[in-house]
Amino acid sequence: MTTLQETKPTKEMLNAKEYVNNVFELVKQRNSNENEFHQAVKEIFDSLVPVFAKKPIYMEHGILERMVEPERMITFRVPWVDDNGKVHVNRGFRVQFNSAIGPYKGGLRFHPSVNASIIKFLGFEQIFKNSLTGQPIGGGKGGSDFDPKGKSDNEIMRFTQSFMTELSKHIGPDTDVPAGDIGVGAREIGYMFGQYKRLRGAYEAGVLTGKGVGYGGSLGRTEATGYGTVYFVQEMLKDKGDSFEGKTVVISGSGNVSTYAIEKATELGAKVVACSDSSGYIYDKNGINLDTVKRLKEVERKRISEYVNEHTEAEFVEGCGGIWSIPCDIALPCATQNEIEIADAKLLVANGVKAIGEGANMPSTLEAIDLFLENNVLFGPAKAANAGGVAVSALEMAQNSARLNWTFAEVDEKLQEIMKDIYRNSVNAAEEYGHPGNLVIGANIAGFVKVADAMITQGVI
Ligand code: NDP
Ligand code: 2IT
Repeated sequence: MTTLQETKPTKEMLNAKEYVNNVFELVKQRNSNENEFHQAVKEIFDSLVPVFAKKPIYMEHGILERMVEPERMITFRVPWVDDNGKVHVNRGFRVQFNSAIGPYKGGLRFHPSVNASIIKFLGFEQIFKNSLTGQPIGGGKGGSDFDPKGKSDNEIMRFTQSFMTELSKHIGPDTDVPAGDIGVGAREIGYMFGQYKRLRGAYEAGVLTGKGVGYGGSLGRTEATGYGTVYFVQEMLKDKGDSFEGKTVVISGSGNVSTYAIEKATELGAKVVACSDSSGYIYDKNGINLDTVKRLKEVERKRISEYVNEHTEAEFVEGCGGIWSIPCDIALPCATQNEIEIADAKLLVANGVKAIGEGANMPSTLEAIDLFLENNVLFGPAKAANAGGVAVSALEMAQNSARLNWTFAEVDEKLQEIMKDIYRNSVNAAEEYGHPGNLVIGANIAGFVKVADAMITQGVI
């Protein structure tokens, strides 16, 4: 990243850079054509140069070589039968990346774009994100190239049951605990939990998180990622004597993360004027009516374009990328990876954006991130800003182990504390390693150190 060029190249720095570059070359060779994985690795590696320069012990222990190699990568066949009796075969994945500080933990994504590269980028990032939460959880991720769009409830059930039939052999409350991600929400988690319970013949509540509150789920988990992203941005703004009050906000996506980011930003006095799905975006200058979005998306499972039928003053524009051309004070990308490219970032900056909070995983390209940092836009990177979801998943695991339930207020209060801690730890790490204000570097370092230290303590494993 360009920000590193500001650092004086001492001998230690050059050694560290050489180490990082060598391991990165190895990653590219061994994982050819996995561009998303390369991108996620590159961002972390560049951030860690000052750490290796200061503490060469990490290099001596081959930490990066070990960290980039998943402990285990499982790929499996998922056969299922559609409503017309036709057989389909999808591919299932679970990457168990790192268990140094706790059982593998991370979501499952059902989307046609899912492949090994996407699962590995998500699993790799999850290691550092989970470490940042301060909770005892390792990094994992999984999913399938199954497309839930247009499928009936019964098809979704048959697919998820088949998926779980294989996945169940590899997970458990103390080994690996999946949850939701794109295309996997309360409905899918319910079907998967039912199938897991049936296969195990035991009620192991802590094997999945994001469960319904009636059968072991935590109050506040549904809201946690979106709320957490807004809490994180609130901390960034507070440090500058600012707040959400009166701000114009653009939030991409209209799924789980987006919906609850819209809810919390609005509650804090902002006006959210746009959201999107993969077919396009809606712009409502009066502020998005969230009740309509929730009904369309959570209940009726319709397209966001239907919003304008009920709110005639709003407009729908085809193509989701155009959302970043809307002038705003705060932008929260909450849909998918690489949704903010350099051209989008330039538009946002030209239109005077003050803060970005990444609700999605890796939504900004490396070039876009550099542009935001160069222009002093407050930038909350995904691993830090969207960690609220997995943090509350860990709180769900804690409640399951203790066989009790906390109130919504208790969970929300803990979430706010966790987001404040992540912010503070990222700020402090950035400062300690010579990049004050750079939360990309700060979050990556703060997440890394805890995992690396645990790995060294546990020997060469
Ligand atoms: P959902 O499936 O609930 O919603 C995803 C939203 O993003 C939908 O509006 C979807 O539109 C849109 N979207 C998905 N893929 C694309 C694409 N390729 N191009 C354009 N739009 C797309 O998922 P979540 O809200 O759970 O996840 C959103 C992001 O947040 C992801 O990056 C996920 O990894 C991340 N995240 C999720 C967490 C969670 O707890 N759920 C926690 C931390 C991060 P459409 O319906 O048309 O596909
Ligand atoms: O990317 C993420 O952090 C998630 N999809 C949530 C993972 C979890 O285990 O709650």
